Amino acid sequence: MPGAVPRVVLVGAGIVGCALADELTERGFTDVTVLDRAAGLAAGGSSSHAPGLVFQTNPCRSMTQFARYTVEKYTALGCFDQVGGLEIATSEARLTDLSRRHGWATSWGVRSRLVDAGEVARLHPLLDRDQVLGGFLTPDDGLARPVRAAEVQARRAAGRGARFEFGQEVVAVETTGDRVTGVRTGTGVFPADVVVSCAGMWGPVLGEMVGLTVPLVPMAHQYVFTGELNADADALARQPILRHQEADLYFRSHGKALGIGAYGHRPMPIAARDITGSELPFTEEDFDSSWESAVALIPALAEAGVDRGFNGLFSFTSDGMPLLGEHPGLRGFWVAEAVWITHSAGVARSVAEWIVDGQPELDLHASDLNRFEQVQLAPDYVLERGCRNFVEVYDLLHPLQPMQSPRPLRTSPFHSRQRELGAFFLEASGWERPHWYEANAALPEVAEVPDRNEWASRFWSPICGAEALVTRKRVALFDMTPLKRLEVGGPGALEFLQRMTTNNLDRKPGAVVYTLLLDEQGGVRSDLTVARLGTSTFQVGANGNLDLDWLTRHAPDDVFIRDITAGTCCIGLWGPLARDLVNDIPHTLDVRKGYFTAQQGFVKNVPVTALRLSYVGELGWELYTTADLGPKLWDTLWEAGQRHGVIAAGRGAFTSLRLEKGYRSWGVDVTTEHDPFEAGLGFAVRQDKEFLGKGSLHNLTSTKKLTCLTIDDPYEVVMGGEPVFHQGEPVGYVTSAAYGYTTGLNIAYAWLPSEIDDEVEIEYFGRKVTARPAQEPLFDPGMKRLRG
Ligand code: THG
Repeated sequence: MPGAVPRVVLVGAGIVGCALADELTERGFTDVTVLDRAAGLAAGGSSSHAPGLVFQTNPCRSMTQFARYTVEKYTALGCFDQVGGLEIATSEARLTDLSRRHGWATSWGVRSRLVDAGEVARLHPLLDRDQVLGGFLTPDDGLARPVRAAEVQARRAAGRGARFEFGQEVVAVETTGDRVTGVRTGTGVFPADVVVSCAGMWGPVLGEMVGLTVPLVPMAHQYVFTGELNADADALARQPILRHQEADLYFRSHGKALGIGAYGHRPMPIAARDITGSELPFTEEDFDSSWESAVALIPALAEAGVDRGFNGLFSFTSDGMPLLGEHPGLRGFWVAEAVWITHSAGVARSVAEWIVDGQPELDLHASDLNRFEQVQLAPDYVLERGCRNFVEVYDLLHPLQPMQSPRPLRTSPFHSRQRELGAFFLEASGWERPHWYEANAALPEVAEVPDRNEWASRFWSPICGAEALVTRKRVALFDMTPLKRLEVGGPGALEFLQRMTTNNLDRKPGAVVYTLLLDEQGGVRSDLTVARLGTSTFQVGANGNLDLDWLTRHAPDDVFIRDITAGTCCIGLWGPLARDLVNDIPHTLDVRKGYFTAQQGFVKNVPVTALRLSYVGELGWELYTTADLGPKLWDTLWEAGQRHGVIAAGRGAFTSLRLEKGYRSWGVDVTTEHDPFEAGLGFAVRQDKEFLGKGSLHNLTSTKKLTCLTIDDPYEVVMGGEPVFHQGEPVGYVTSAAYGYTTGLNIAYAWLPSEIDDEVEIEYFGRKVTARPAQEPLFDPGMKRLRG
């Protein structure tokens, strides 16, 4: 890059562009130009009409951290009214759910408390208190003033040298090779080393200029200003912002009137290129039932009536998360879109860190632009899931609850066999994944499975437990097809993988190695299995598209990386009888070849790659073949397995077995916010070689640890995200949890201060559940099963 400071162009002077200009210039990137086609700041897009309600609490930790910083920053800048936030319940189910939200707030560091109906009425005297069962109060939530926040941040940025140019519509993006060099507007070219699209709901249009799918859908959402109430404006201004989720409504005050936002109406998507302004005309008929609910809750509204309303456009994505990151194929072209006011400052801080330091401090994997599978970029998918997210925005959602459509999308070659066995499917990355099989309902082991609380028993069956027990007793087929698989090859493949990962891969062909991807700061980007199939051919078992993206970005010209997931399939054949089962089939494998080895051969008619490893901690192999031969492989194993009592086992059993074995799930238990040692993965780091991120491992000062807990009460199975208390103080949160059927232990992994070695309490729906740290792994610490 020429010059000391990179030239940055931000496209869009809404809240994100302004916040990002501020954060970048604060970090010394002072050569910043912000372009907008409108005549002023926050003038044409969603920021211009956003009502500015900031409820910080979110099931997602990073989203809550974004919001916490927004509150902190906008308060300091004088554009935030910290009136508090109040969510109310008018049904028992919602009341129960509020205690779950209170748990998230506690886990993620947001002050909150549950309040009774009386206190709700005191906080919000306009409510019909007879309807209210209770509430969830977050005193630090409140109202951002979006246009003012944009102005204040723009002024700070301008004070450090940033330029704002209005009336500048970007018509093209200039590139040389795989680098961005600037943007072209009606008046000429603005040269740039870094371009960030902060175009909000126009993001897809800008994306098209650089061949990038920006998977968001602009949707209209209704907002009305009521007539004036017979109330004191000062008193109204002090009332907390209000959510009435059961009626898909939120409320704030505007002087003596109220503003009401509604999500209860039909989804109203619009194509980005058809948008001319962000406020569409009000469609009164869509508001009728929302208005009825609003009047029912706040009777005084009947007299005040509706003064005016509009259908305001803003961005929705297929999973409700923002789109942040760099174009996979065009260096220097970044996106920061689908961002609500709530998260604006936090997102801008993280993206600025990412651009300036190469790595954001927070874990952004759930917001990463490159997280999607190809199939999830189809316009129809983005539209349908975006609409579903609009409909479900306030719904009470179970963490395992899948969206019903579009499904099924990706089915493994075993799908029809699984359906015959009565598979109950959930979806992940577009894949249909069996969670258990009704065909196993008659297993006597079902009777051994303990009962669990109502919440944990949703999307679950005691059959999951029986499948786990049978896996450890006999043998089971697990469909591992959705596991992301990459082929890495070419003359430089070994050197490349050695440089990218922490363990030593320079082993003979036939070796498999468990290894980590670290970022420059030593945070764990992923954990991989790397099988050396030939001198320069490797099969990499990965965690998702971000691994493909990360490796591809770093690969030199003499290395190729191919995603072979869809063209292949995989059966995890695991259990003490796995070897006997294979020996009952004509095959060419060396079934005595040791743990963590790879070999290629035939199982009867099917060519396979067999990896001797197991995420469930049992003897056996991951057997890979091409998709065309999947059904043949399944049938071959199934038939031979009959005399060994083989079963098909699903994800419910899988998760339980992996937690008994202590195997981490990247993205849930471990992220870039953690170093390998505190995550319990130090065994995969070799100090005697060089690798990306190694330099940062020397000056680690860790105070926390991924801790294995067992919960005393087997009935209280938790789900993840719950806060953990030590001596009455919140000290951490649960990541993964499952009942261990074969150990009889109720397991929860949690991030806790490293010194904790005695009893803790997990708060679960307002109950305190006792748990204690345990030696891990809980199952087979001597590795007798796997090495057998
Ligand atoms: N199979 C394959 N690849 C994968 C996974 C998999 N890649 C992504 C993800 N899952 C990686 N996670 C793990 C976690 C643990 C193990 C394997 C993959 C594992 N660990 C041994 C242990 O800790 O005892 C490693 C022992 C060793 O290093 O020798 O087996 O499921 N193909």
